[in-house]
Amino acid sequence: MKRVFSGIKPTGDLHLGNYLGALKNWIPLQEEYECIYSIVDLHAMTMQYEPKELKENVFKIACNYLACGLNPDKSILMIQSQCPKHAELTWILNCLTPVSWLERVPTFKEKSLQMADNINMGLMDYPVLMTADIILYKAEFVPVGEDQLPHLELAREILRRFNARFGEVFPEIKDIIRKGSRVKGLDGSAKMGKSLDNCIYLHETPEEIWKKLSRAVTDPARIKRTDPGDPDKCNVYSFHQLFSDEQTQVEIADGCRSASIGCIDCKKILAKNMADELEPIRTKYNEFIQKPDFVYDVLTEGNKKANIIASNTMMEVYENIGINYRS
Ligand code: AQP
Repeated sequence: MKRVFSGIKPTGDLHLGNYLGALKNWIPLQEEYECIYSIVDLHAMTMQYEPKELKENVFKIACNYLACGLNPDKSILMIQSQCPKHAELTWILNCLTPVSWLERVPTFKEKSLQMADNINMGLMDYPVLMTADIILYKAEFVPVGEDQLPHLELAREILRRFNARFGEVFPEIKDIIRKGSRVKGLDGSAKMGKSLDNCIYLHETPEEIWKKLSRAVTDPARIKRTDPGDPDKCNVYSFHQLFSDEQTQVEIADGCRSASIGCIDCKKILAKNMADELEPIRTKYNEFIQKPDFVYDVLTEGNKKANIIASNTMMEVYENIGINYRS
């Protein structure tokens, strides 16, 4: 079975971007591939964080993974830091990666502006750690949102450099990008992200979803209720394409173009469809939150399995790079 690897940083609650760009796409892959889904806590350390919060966030993300339908009988659910070979392989890859490659990564440039007082080495090294995360398991497929594509491109370059220098240890990696892989925030411009106040979170109640959606930006040209709108320029319509059935999408698009439906009514329909899809996740999430022993057992088991695969890969790496001193 070919392998899939992906992960989410435990930097806060999960939002619709994480759900539509990543988690929702991970579920069906469990039927076809051996999937490793990680909570990438080492990546979270590239930003300022509180140790207690990091630990809580890891637990909450694990609950979200399970609530969304990741199945520990089919997939490996693990915590990145609990397999130290991620960090070890990162060092080896660091010694192969030119600094100039990392300096031109778009997210490094963006984050450097956002956190000008904390441009740390880890922030710059993020794509190298991400490369190690994937190739440590010889994963061939990586389901991610579009924002991660530059990182994956770099990962390919790094692994090719390793293979060219030390022998063909790692397979090529391919992204798996599905519908909804670039979710904009409620402001209708920036990417939905935890660090911006533009998210709907997975655990929000129907009332909270409505409160946020009612203020979401629509087609900016539609000022009065009687103005016809353009669904293709409306971020709320792009959510309809992800949460509403095809007939509703057609009705909403026609109604918007002819101004026979107003933005408020359009949002009300969306709010209901969104809440209906998220409700079972919220319910299960609240159940898993009450069962920390079960959740930590799942992670411990996943960590064990991940360490076995990672150790096998690293034996090959040690051999090829010349540090296998064992007899
Ligand atoms: N807006 C998004 N649209 C589509 N996919 C997204 N992902 C994140 N945001 C969107 C996908 O979620 C997975 C985990 O990404 P992450 O851990 O980097 O999450 P984040 O919310 O982007 O994290 P940050 O860095 O804490 O928030 P911001 O960006 O606000 O600084 C990935 O597969 C990603 O593609």
